Amino acid sequence: MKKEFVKRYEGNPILTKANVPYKVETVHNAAVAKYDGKYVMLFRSHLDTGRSIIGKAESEDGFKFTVVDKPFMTPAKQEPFKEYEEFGVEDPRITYLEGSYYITYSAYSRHGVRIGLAKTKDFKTIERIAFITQADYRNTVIFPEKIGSQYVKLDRPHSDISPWSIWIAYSPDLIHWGQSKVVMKPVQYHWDEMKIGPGAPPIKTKKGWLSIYHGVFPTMDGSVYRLGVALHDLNDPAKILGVSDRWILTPQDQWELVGYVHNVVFSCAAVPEDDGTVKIYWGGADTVMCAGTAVIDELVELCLTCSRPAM
Ligand code: BMA
Repeated sequence: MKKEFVKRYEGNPILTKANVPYKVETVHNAAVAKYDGKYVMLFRSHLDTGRSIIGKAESEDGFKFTVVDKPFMTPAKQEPFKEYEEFGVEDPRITYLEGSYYITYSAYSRHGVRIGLAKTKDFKTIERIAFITQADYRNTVIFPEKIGSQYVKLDRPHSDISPWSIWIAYSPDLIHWGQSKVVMKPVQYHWDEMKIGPGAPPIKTKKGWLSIYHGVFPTMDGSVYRLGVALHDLNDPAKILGVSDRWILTPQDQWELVGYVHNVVFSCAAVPEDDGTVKIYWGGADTVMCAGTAVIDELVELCLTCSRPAM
């Protein structure tokens, strides 16, 4: 069986705070999409207040990015968003849907963390639409097309009795969500036994929706964040066809092992290419951005042939 499923880009890390023309402490957990023949990255940065903002970078090849001179998204100054973004905006994801780029992001405030939905057509202006969860929710990804006449999202609510699991919900308009259901949970004595959450927006394949998620394992030296893959049924994405028993990426390079938070690889983006590969982007140690490539069919087969229970 293959040893490495993700081939790290030799120029990692692809973006660090040294590349940002304004003062930030970190560059991590970025969304990436193809727009107008280029790659656009929306990346999270901690400020020296400990709160986060979102910057923008552009690239011709998906690996060498140039940061634009001003932040793309900072906490809202107007209600109803202001109250819930007081402590920062984090971990964006982008889904291209019906001619617009929809951005889900974590909004932090004294009321907890919840998910905001915003949209852009040109990555110049951005329109906030609504909060689409209450607290305590993080890591929402929207599927790139309607399934059976409804929009679909995966997200990660948290409660003491059912910690950090992946749930699905449906919507007629991207604003009102319901029919929610738990679809995947951390599994004991497994690399993701403490927490799981959606990573990149799901990718459509012939055999199902491929979801790259993060999983967390507790150790005496703190938690380790890794990436794994799951396959959802094409027509009924609440049905999990397989979850890989093996992780696909673990902290290994120095900038993944050491940084703002050590032992972290955390993804918010995967861009499928026409040649059957996918570019996967991840934050290393909550400090820098990294990239790598994988073969989509290999990840799908891994879900189907080397599977652990979904919950
Ligand atoms: C998670 C989130 C991520 C972060 C990760 C590792 O809970 O806060 O934004 O990358 O922890 O610190």
